[in-house]
Amino acid sequence: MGRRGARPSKNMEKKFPKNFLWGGAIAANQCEGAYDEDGKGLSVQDVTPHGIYGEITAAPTPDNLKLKGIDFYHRFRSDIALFAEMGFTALRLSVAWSRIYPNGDDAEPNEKGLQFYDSVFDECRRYGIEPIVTISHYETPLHLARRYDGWRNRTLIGFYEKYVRTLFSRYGGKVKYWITFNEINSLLHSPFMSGGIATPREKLTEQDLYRAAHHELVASALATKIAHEMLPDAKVGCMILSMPVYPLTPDPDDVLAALSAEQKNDFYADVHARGEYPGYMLRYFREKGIRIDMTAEDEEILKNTVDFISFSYYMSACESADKSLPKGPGNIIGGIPNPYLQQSEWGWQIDPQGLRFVLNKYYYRYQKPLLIAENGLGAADKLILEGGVPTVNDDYRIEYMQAHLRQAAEAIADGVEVMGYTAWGCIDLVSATTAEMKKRYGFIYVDRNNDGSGTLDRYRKKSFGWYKRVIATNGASLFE
Ligand code: BGP
Repeated sequence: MGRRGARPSKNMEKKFPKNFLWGGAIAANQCEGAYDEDGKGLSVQDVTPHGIYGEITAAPTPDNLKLKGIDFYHRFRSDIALFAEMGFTALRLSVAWSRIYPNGDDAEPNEKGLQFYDSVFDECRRYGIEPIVTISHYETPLHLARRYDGWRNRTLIGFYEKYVRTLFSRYGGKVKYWITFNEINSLLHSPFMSGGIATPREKLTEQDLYRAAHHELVASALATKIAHEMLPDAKVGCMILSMPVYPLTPDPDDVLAALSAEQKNDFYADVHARGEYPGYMLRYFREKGIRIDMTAEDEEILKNTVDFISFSYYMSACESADKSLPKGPGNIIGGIPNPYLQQSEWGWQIDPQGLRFVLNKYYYRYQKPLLIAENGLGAADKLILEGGVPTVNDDYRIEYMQAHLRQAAEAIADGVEVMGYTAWGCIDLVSATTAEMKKRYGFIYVDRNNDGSGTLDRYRKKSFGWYKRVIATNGASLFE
């Protein structure tokens, strides 16, 4: 982080746009808890107690921290009050599909689930916080996984359509920004969590996975079409796990290997933004003998392109033509470690300039507004007492976010249209990849431990006051 080039340039215009959305991001399955309350059905998360690398259990087990989460289901009012205290103007959150349709293929929605999100959105609005709603954030109803093999099955498009119609008609007056699928490009890497695909990973072919991804792409475009028809003011975005891939060396073979890795991710944004499959992907399918099963109707639906591109950004990685080089850990995808970068405690490489790179790449590729939907540092925070008040001195998190936000400002100075920044896990929650509490991202500490113990009390960390000031000054304090 302390690298020379990561400092902001002196003469840049240090300005975030006037209506910049400042806030945080959470996902239902990682914070709500109440996994079986008020008619909620099970989701794929309720049977993955140890994250994407662990086993899938037959039924929920007590060691699954997500079953209780941070109890946002019962504490959302006081949590949203804390977000408002920081000055949030936006909150990205997801709806748990299985709270609305407990099995996914039910005839009628669950009224109690619908009422819960009515209350959450009303509470946001009370403070002038704009809800940005992810329709599907790694929360496929478990029944759809077990009965249909999740998104491998084209039938899911219809279930998803019914679900989004329910959301749009119920919440259209309360929600303007919608995101169709969280990190849609993670399906190939995490088929169960991301695609609700119950068939074990080792039994799936690349064709199975790309077909499933195609079904999600069609469903996403269909949701966009329906939103535009039903809600003329709505803005719909896709959400991509962004991870710039740099060539490990200037060897042209490495450069092309990096390009190819980039394309495997860009493909999803290309389809969402341009409404058709890019040529490089068609060639890949052709050469690999992969048949996507594209219908004429699919082609028409895909033409419904998104209004904005949102993405998560935590890290970059390297690629080489030498496929024997070991890959490091990272946000679901991972990659070859970059010798110029430091890493987080979880081995994710820290690269603030990569954010400027990604913002420029997407904007000048698509000319659509961009939302930084996730960014932050997962760290093992230590709760201390300061003047008798519990807190965390998370200077490392402040340093990480400050460096990234400065690079966002650089991108804005480059002419990139950035709509907002929603810091991931603005309140500590259960991690997605490893399903633990110890990996914390929040401005707010939640007293809960990996073994499930803790009071669930909330405490403001040092970064709470820091972010509050960033928002109050519309980013100007980043440059003091
Ligand atoms: C993204 C997911 C989030 C989130 C984040 C951090 O992949 O969209 O749900 O959790 O990564 O990952 P983790 O929680 O594993 O640290």
